[in-house]
Amino acid sequence: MLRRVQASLPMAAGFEVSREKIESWNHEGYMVVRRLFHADEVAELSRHFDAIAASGTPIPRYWEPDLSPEAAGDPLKRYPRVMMPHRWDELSRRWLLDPRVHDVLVAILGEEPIATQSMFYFKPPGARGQAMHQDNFYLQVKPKTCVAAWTAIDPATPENGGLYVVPGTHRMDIVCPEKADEGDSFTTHFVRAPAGMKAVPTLLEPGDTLFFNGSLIHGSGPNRSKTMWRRSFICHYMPEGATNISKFYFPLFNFSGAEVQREASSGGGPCGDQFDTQKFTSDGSRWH
Ligand SMILES: O=C(O)CCC(=O)C(=O)O
Repeated sequence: MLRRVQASLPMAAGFEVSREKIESWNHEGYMVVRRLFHADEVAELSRHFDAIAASGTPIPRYWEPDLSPEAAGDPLKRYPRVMMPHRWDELSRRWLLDPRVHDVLVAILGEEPIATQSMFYFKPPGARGQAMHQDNFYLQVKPKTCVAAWTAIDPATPENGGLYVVPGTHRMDIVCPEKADEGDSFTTHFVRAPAGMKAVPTLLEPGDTLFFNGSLIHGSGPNRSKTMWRRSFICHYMPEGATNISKFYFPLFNFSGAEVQREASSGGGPCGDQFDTQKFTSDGSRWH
């Protein structure tokens, strides 16, 4: 558990991002940094969340597994994603504010980042995926958009429910989602790729981090493997110059670990002002 707010963390690591990677970021809306996290760091995080999962002890609002026999048919009931662990777990907070992540974000944003969200996905064999969507529909970062840093804890492939992205869709506006197929997706929203644009799989090894733009259409299918889990640690950031974000992401932190203030975004975005922001997901949580 987090005992105190760390006021001054080492912000930068001197980590360099190649020109090719920045070009790919600008052109495709995403890029992969291989082995950003070392094998021993990945092993530590993986042991840490496995212990949380094995305990089965709920963390109210953030991790509420269903241990009843009726939950047996849906692996995500026993192993739901862990929401916002950086708010109560020091190791997660260190990963969220990692100096290497900071350096990559500065290279792609051209300004300081602010940390908004962390999540840990267990995605066991048989778990449903998360239908294609755009993150900034939920975060409502304005002006500009948010950025995700998605780190593989296990190898992530199409077979075990790895992430798909639609290159180039970072240039799109945020659109109002359609209804997802809940047989394949544990979330209820689906954003269709524009005609002629296709989803491509990302193939990640443990410790690889996929960075992607908040407008990029992305998502994952079910884990169809019989044995392979697809765990991942996922964080979201906003540029320092953005003035607004949905209030569900407060408190926000800079990379020194200090809390920073921004205005709350309001309205339903592309779905109109009547859109109910309390009903973002099928599991009732307000986060995407
Ligand atoms: O990891 C996944 O399956 C989906 C995660 C995702 O789309 C997100 O965090 O925005």
